[in-house]
Amino acid sequence: MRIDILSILPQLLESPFSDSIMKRAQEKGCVEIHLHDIRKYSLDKHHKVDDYQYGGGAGMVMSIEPIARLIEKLKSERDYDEIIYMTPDGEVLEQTHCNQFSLLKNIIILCGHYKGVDERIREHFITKEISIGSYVLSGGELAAAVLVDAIVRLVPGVLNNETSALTDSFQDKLLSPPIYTRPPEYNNWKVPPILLSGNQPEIEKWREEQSLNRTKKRRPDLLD
Ligand code: 6GU
Repeated sequence: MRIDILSILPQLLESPFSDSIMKRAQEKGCVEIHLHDIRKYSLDKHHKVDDYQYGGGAGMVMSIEPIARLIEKLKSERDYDEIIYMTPDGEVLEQTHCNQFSLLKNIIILCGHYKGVDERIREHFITKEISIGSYVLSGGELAAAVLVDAIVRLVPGVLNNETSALTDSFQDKLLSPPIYTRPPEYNNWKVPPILLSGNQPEIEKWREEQSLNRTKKRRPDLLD
């Protein structure tokens, strides 16, 4: 899978992708992540990428030209399955989006800033608009990092059996059960005895009950 990320602050996105699973996914050849600086596609002598909004009002708008030029260049090089705009007024990201995106070959992710991008970019280039929750970030970069992390770990070959995504919270619409490791007792706080019993069918039953109870209590919306 190839992911092209378009931003006016691409340096913000370097560290999230240069360690751990994201790093390994790229080294294994499962994903290619390409960061693009929108500013480099501005023809303005000061590399300007924004302007005042028509009709007046506070806040700058990201201009159409540099973004359009960059998207057109990428589209001339390969076909894209999805061109995603990160915006607080997009669809709220769910695991189902991530599962779908992880199966695609080439995607572009556009990070917004200031008041956002000129509406014509959204109308003519963007195929999906994604938000990561009901709060406002100062730019789309951190949201893009969240989206890419959630997608990349699902790309076939990225996770091994040990770290399998199949047992994640949300993958089966339930939260994960509580987990424990050694020691079996700390400060008189004990690991639930069932987990030490060696009775695998009973352990699985306990885990399912815990998942269900936890989901009922914390995220009843997932059960609807
Ligand atoms: Cl995608 N962008 C910004 N700027 N703020 C957000 C967001 C995105 N998702 C939630 N808040």
